[in-house]
Amino acid sequence: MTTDIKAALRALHIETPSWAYGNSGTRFKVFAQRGVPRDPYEKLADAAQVHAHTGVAPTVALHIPWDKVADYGHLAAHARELGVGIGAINSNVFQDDAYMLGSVTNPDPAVRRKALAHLLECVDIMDATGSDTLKLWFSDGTNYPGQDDIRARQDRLAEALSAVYARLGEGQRFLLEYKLFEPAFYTTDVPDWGTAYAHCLRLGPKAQVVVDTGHHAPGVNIEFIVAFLLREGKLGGFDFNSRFYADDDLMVGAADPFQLFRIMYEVVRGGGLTAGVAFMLDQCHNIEPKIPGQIRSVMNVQEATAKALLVDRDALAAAQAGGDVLGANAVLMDAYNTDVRPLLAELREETGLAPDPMAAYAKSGYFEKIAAERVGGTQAGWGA
Ligand code: RM4
Ligand code: MN
Repeated sequence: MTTDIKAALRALHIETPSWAYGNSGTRFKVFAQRGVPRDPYEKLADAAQVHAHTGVAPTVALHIPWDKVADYGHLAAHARELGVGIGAINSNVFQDDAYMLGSVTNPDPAVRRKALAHLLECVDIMDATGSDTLKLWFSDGTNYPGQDDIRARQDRLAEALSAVYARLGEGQRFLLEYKLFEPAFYTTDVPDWGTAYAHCLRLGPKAQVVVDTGHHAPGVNIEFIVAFLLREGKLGGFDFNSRFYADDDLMVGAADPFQLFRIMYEVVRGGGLTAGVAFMLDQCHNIEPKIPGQIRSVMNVQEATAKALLVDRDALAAAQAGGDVLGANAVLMDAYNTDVRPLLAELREETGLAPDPMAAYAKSGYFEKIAAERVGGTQAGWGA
């Protein structure tokens, strides 16, 4: 039993986002931290530290153009030398002046063409880096009733998505991300999983939905969405983070570890650990140090997964079949209330890692090294 759980935990891969290593903040203030990377190469070096200490974060997501470089093949080779690989390519059609009224749903065809060209460029970058996943998030929407035609915007979205879909190569896919609101405050063109699912369903198997845990209204049952999408073969991955209020992008498992456990239980239940679901982090560390913030987040996902794997599925099935409401609930709670930290420490030691990644990183001297080395230049940041 423990052997199976350990094997599943060893196979779990958590992808960290390049933007988590740069400076970030709110619209009120971006606080600069010491030792922050100055370019995508340094971001990869920091991500490699997270992998070195946890053993389960072997890929890094890029965000274009934040991670624009002259030679993407060279960047991918650099990643490999550091012991990591390039994960999802995240497109960015939300920071150009042209996109004030939308990107792929903009009423102006010239703006739509510009946005589509960027998305296609991201597929070129996938080819150059060997990435198999394109992540599409659109900030598109409207602020006022009547501002634009809701249905026409869906048509424009469908047109762009089908052009991107047609460009995907063998073994490549795109993940369509939804978000309830922000920056648009009245309508959002991809506001929920149902909209994303409908577009992906029309296109085919290379289009799947990505669930960003921070992109729902308060109280939404995210594990239900996960169960449903997995059952339909349409769960492409997660953008993990936690939220108290809106899209807070705090560390996953910090606000609600129980919710994370419930989500991971549905992943385990639906065979999602081995079904090509990408477990990505999409976070910002505004006030906490960035590399330890990522290490802690990776550990939180590991802990929730370990607890989900501990659920006694036979006992649960028996309780459910017998209509034993309290018994079934107790099976889940027993797993959730198990302290899995010793198991994970043991697992790390078995693979030659230190049992406590946070302590190992702190002792490594890496932070002191980058704080001394990375002076001068512009520190990379959200939007940099
Ligand atoms: C969006 C969305 C995307 C991420 C950007 C930075 O809210 O979550 O996944 O790429 O933020
Ligand atoms: Mn996201």
